[in-house]
Amino acid sequence: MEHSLVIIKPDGASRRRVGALVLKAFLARGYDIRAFKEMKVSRYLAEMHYAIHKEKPFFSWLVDFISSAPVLVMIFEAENVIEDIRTALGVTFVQKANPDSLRGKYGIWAGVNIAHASDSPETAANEIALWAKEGDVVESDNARTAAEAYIAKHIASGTDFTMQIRDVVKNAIANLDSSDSVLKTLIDLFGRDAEGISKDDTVALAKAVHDFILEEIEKK
Ligand code: RTP
Ligand code: MG
Repeated sequence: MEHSLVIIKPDGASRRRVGALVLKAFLARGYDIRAFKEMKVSRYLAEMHYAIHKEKPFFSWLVDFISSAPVLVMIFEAENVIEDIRTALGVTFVQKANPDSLRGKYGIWAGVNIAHASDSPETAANEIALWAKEGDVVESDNARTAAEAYIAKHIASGTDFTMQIRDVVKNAIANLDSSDSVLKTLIDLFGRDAEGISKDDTVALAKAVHDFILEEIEKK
């Protein structure tokens, strides 16, 4: 049976209701869930996970982003699960993803795109081994119970701020505005619904998204 390692990135975890909605959508597709963990990612693990993108201009930003605030890591098992999840996610860039796809609905902008998923059986096997070794993400009979508890705890409370955050990011790029007030607005929006996530993590996530805005403006 095929496996896929999925990470709901910090742009979801700091708005836990969104993380819960994405997790629920995956489970509704009928996959078996073999591992589930909420965790902060070390820079080392982030660098190893995205090693294939080491030479890309966005690599250092990507490492900052994924290690800023807690993520949800999980292993799904199902027939054809790799392709099925990548279809459900939609294409990499949020603004190009189908509006009904998970990235289209819950991603913020461009590569701030809510989730990672393995892209081939070989990648999945490597990622599962890496996250077991460096992140202690291990298979457990308790995974479904833990995932369902996460959904039950976070889905009912709070609001989905995706569109508000998306507008802030989109408008800042369009208006070439990388001011401190944009950063402050991001800290405020990411800080809501972030019960149990430290202020430092919320600020680190907002800064990573603000750095993304800066890089997009510099490209113009
Ligand atoms: P992922 O690995 O996270 O599932 O995403 P993917 O396969 O759809 O896309 P990939 O090319 O592997 O890129 C990995 C992550 O890097 C960020 N990215 N930023 N600024 C850019 O041009 C850019 N390109 C990629 C995204 O967060 C993407 O998910
Ligand atoms: Mg990829």
